[in-house]
Amino acid sequence: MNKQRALSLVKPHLTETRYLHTERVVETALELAARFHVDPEKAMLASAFHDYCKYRELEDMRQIIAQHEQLPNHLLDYHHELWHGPVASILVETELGIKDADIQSAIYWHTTGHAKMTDLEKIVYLADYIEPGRVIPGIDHVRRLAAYDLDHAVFLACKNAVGFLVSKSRKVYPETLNLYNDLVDQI
Ligand code: DGI
Ligand code: FE
Ligand code: FE
Repeated sequence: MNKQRALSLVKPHLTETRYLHTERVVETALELAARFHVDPEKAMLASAFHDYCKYRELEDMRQIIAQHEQLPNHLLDYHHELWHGPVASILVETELGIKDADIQSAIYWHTTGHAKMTDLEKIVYLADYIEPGRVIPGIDHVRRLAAYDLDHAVFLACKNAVGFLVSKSRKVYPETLNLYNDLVDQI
C-alpha cells in the first residue's frame, strides 16, 4: 500500500487537525527510518495508522478491549487515552487487512512505549512526539537528539512524558516506567 492510499484510508476516521498531525508523523517517521535504517514501508504504514482509532466511541473501545484476548483487560484501569493504540493494532487488521506483527506492534505501543522496543516502535513513538506541529516544553532538545541518537531521544521523550504525568498527579502506565528504566542505564 502506498502513502497516498494509506492516508486516504485513515482520513475519514480523523478530524482535520488530527489528519494533518498524521501527515506530519508520517513524514517524520520516514526521515527517522532513513536515518536509523528501518524499513520505510513499515514506518510509513505504522505512522499513517497510529491514531486510526483516536476518535472511536469509548464504549466500543472498552468492549473491544474486554473481549479481545490479545488485549489485556488492565488497560481499562488506565486513562482512555491509552486505549486507541492497542485497539487500532487489532482493527487495522480486521477492518483494513493490515496484518503485519511489526506494524501492529508499533501502532499498539505508540502512546506508552515499553521496555525493549524495536527500532520501528521507537521511530513511531518518537515521530508522534517530535512532529513539527507539536509544542511541548523541552521538545527542541528531543528533536536535536533525534538527529543522531534514537535511544537518547526516545529516553528524553519518555522522561518528559513521565515528568508531565507526575506533575499532574496522573497515573503512569507501568510499561512507560519500564521504558524509562530500560533506557536510563544505556544513555
Ligand atoms: O494520540 P496523540 O495525541 O497523537 O499522542 P499519544 O498517543 O501519545 O497520546 C498522548 C496522550 O496520552 C496525552 O494526553 C498523554 C497521554 N498519556 C501518555 N502516556 C500516559 C498518558 N496518560 C496517562 N494517564 N498515563 C500514561 O502513562
Ligand atoms: Fe496517539
Ligand atoms: Fe499521534
